[in-house]
Amino acid sequence: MGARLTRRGFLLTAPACPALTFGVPSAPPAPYGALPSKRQLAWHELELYAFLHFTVNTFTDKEWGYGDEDPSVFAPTQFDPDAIVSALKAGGMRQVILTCKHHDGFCLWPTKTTGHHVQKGDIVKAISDAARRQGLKFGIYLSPWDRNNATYGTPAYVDIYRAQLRELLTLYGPIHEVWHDGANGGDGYYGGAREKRVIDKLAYYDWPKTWDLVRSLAPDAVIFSDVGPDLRWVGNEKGYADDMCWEAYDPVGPNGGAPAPGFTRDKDGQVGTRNGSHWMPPECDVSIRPGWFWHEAENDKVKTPRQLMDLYYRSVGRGGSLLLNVPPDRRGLLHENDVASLRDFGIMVRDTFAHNLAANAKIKASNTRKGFGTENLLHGDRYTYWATDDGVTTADVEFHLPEETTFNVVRLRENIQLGQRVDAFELYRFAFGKWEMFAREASIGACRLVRTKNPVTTQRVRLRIAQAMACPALSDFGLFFEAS
Ligand code: FUL
Repeated sequence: MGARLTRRGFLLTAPACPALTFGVPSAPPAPYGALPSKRQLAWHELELYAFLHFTVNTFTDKEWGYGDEDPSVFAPTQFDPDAIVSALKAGGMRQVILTCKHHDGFCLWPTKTTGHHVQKGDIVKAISDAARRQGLKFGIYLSPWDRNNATYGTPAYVDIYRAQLRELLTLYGPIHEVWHDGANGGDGYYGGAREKRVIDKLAYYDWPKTWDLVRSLAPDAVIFSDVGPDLRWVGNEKGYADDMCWEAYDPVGPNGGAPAPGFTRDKDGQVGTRNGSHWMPPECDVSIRPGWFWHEAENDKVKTPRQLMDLYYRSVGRGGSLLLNVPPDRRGLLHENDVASLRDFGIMVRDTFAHNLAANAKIKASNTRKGFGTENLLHGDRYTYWATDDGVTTADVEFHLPEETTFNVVRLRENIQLGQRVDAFELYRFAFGKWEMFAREASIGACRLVRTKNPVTTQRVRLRIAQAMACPALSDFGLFFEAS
């Protein structure tokens, strides 16, 4: 992969870099630390996608169904998968993950593994078809905890869980994400037993075997759980990562790796692990409403476009993704308030990032690796990049804009195919005859958005790479103005 991209980088940079006419470009920098897989790279490019929480709870006004619900209570009156997906698309969502089965055990598709499923039609098929029709990827949430199933807690249930996965991964086209929820065990209906069942969270499910099954049936799917293997839970359900957030992680739990001393997993999910052993970026999940499911009483508690935008900066803008839940109501539609908020949020994101105000800047760097010129910073391609020579881990890059410009968002990306390399950076504007720092941050990774408190006006901007583990390899620099 490296060779192809290097070649591409070379071809793109050649006309603008006279050194190349005479000299041979340097070899690309050696990758540093944990690296993303191909499927993780594709996932990083999604950035923003949706959750649909939909089950019997929608009709019983609960968050966690007990498992004794009559399947006939699930009866949407105007279910319109295309209307749902187009509202999500208007909000900028590039994938949709459906709760095919939540903790109550009710399956949204006519599974052969239990009678506890939709009485009419197939919600999984309808949503996955609509998603594909409208160009969104599709992912599945399948709760391991099943409060309906009589066999929950015995080995037989684990086979049922895998059989359900098999159905979902073979009957509904390519699946791009598989979501294994972390809430596990407790009281439930369990086929009428109505008791508490406690399982050993780490051993009971034998996750490595289940993940092998997912890999074999859905090779492009990233797998989410509290601890990977592909994505980590960010440690809160509020939709944000820490300001300093690393893509790598030292996992604890079922996919190996002993818990590091003093690890509090939640906090570590938000921060990640600098120089961690696995590339395991954070997925920041949050609901557009207080609950995950639709409740009449929450129709006026829908997050505003402004609130969603702030979460976008704090998730996508910190190297993770924003997984935004928008729950269908009893009609089988998204509520008007949710649709309006999504639409305006989508407009905000699109308008803000429509034009890179640095696009026509002249760029000067204190050091440039031969063949990896600064013009790559403005191509908008994540994998062509500016780099410094080996051993040069601090550098200044100056952007001279055609005219005095006002912006309040700065975007940076590392070429993450080479790992996460930068540890600290600073941003300066030139004003009143001197350089003035307006931001100092740590991590970059797949995407770093710096939203300044006040608009910055200047004709010259300086990016200082203040610290890095290896020579920096940056693929993007953008200046934007968010009109709020
Ligand atoms: C949690 C679940 O218990 C919630 O109901 C919801 O599905 C959320 C995304 O994950 O663990």
